[in-house]
Amino acid sequence: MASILENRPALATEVEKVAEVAGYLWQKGWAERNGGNITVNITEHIDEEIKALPAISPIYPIGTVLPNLKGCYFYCKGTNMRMRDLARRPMENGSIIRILEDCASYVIIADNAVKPTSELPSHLSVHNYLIGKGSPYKASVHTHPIELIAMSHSPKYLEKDVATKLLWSMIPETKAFCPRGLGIVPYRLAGSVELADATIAELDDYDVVMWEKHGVFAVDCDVMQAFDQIDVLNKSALIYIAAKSMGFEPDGMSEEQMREMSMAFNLPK
Ligand code: 2HA
Ligand code: ZN
Repeated sequence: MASILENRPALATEVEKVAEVAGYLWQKGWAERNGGNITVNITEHIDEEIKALPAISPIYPIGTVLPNLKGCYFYCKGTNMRMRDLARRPMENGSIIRILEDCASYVIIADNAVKPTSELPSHLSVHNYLIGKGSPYKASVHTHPIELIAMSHSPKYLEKDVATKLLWSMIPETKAFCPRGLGIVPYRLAGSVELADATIAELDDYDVVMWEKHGVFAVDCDVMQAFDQIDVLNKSALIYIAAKSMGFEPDGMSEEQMREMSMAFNLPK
């Protein structure tokens, strides 16, 4: 069967980026079994021919009304699918959906009728929020980065901006490439409306949010950039842990060094 990606280089590139990131998540040990999720708003790459494609699934309810998503299209990882499989075959382990006129339901249009992740309502709620805010962000990534999750098992790192300041101070790049820091969402049931709502509240101030004892959720312009933000934060966590394993508490960059770096890189204080 022909793929919707054929002769559509811009759309194909977006899906290839998803596959590449899925491979990184697996290689890093952040995506055991079906762990993690990726959704990308691909509406800007949708042509008239795609808009005319028939549904290949029944109409599924989203479970909530998301007024900003009318007629939008998303690439979504499939439910129960593995990142390591998606890395090689993105259109067999994920699908493209169309949000219907009622803003409360969707159909799958390509390539196969792979039902999207059970986290779809929360991912779509985030996209609805991003569009409402006029944000250029198109991608959301949820994954299980080992060292960041480990930190979330201690209440001291769950206090506002404690982990952010610590991680920023480990290496200058972290603040440069994750300038809004790491938001914190206290433990909530995976897939719950409460978790989605708490995540959206934190996304006002942060691009990456830690879900206590579970994982992180990141948003950015594309899937690669969302991954990079998580990657630099987790790199800092690894440096912190390496120093602790050597038997000492790392000093971290000083306030003065942080200030100097923030000015040089034109970053918010
Ligand atoms: O869907 O990681 O938290 C897989 C997950 C949910
Ligand atoms: Zn998870």
